[in-house]
Amino acid sequence: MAQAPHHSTGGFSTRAIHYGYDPAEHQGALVPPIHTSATYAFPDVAYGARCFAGEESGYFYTRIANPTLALLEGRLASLEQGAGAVVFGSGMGAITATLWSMLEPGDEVLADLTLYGCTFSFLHHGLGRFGVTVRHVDMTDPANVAAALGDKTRVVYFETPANPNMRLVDIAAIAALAHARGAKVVVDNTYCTPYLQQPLLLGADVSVHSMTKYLGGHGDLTAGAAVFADAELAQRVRLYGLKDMTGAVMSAQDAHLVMRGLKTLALRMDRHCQSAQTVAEFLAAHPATAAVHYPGLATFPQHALARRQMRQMGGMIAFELQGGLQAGVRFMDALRLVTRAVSLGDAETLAQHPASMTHSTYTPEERAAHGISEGLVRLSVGLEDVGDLLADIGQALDLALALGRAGAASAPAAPAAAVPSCSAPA
Ligand code: 4LM
Repeated sequence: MAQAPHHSTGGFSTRAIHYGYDPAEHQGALVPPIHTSATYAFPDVAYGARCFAGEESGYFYTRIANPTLALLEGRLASLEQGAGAVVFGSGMGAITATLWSMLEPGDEVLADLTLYGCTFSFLHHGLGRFGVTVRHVDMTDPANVAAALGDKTRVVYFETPANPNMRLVDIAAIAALAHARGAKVVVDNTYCTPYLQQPLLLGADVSVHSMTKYLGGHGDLTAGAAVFADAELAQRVRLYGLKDMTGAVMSAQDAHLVMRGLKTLALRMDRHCQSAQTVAEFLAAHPATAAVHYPGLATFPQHALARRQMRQMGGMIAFELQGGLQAGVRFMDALRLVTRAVSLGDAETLAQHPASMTHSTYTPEERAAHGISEGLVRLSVGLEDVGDLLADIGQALDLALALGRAGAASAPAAPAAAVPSCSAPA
């Protein structure tokens, strides 16, 4: 019988730090070596042929597998209690390779209303152009999913919390409904990470991540991952979606950085969550805000579901100001410590405007229909001292409020044009 990997038992952080690695097997090196080799030498032709036929388990080309990537994959599978994991060069690489591997022309994807902008674009302009039907339903109510599931539905896809408006989806309820109709469930767990939410334990088949965010945690790499309940599906995604369809391979140097990030994931997430709760309460009490969307607020409509399926409430907040889009732009331009940038999950607190940035892949009509308001501001609460964050956010809110009262007319009226790399092909 195969031996269990080193340190495959123990708590979350113990496995995040030690899983699958024994320094004694690597000249005592505390930090796992970074294997940069693209290719691997065959002792003879017959061995090489067996590798390509899938009859040997050794490494032979890094686009398929690499020891550094394999160590990270083992850790991710352990942290999220999956049967296997595959890592990619970006979150979009993980999402596209996974879905290309699960679908055929004529199949249908049932997706939630609100998705990260490039995921939405991929479903419509990628899969939609290749004979896959994509239908959106409001998955905050499982009854909508029950009514929409059809014979051709192969995949049910959602984010929870959803980017950018923080709507939650009940993973266990949707998984039960989907499985009863023979469909698989893919959950984007980027906002929560395996530390805050465990989709596979709640019945999902695949959990996808942008590791560019919290898992890397320092804004210095792009990477993605998919964790699978079923090892066969993991292998299909590796050999088809990764190797042949997308080639979206992750670099070994970035895998090293993600493993460094994993060592502090639990600590960082605790701090992100604690500070986000403080910031959300501050925003909700400020006269400049019209709505604050954060699962940790008692006023959040799905607060009970959040408490049921998330360990803590996360580091992301979305909010709208009195005065809508123009007030939101004034607020963002007044920030001094908080950085105006897309992405999330970094040590730095980041503010961005979804309608003109991450969700500019939707038309204004689609944003309206999918619950993404034009004035929404998104905050990724970082690891700075929370008092400094409150001071900066407070002064920017006060300014936005004062300028609004004075009737300032200088703010831009409409979001900028779509980001070309995310939008429909010309
Ligand atoms: C952003 N997000 O929102 P890569 N899934 C989710 C995401 O938020 C993202 C991806 C996948 C943002 C990027 C600019 C829920 C990305 C895609 O960027 O391909 O690693 O992940 O600000």
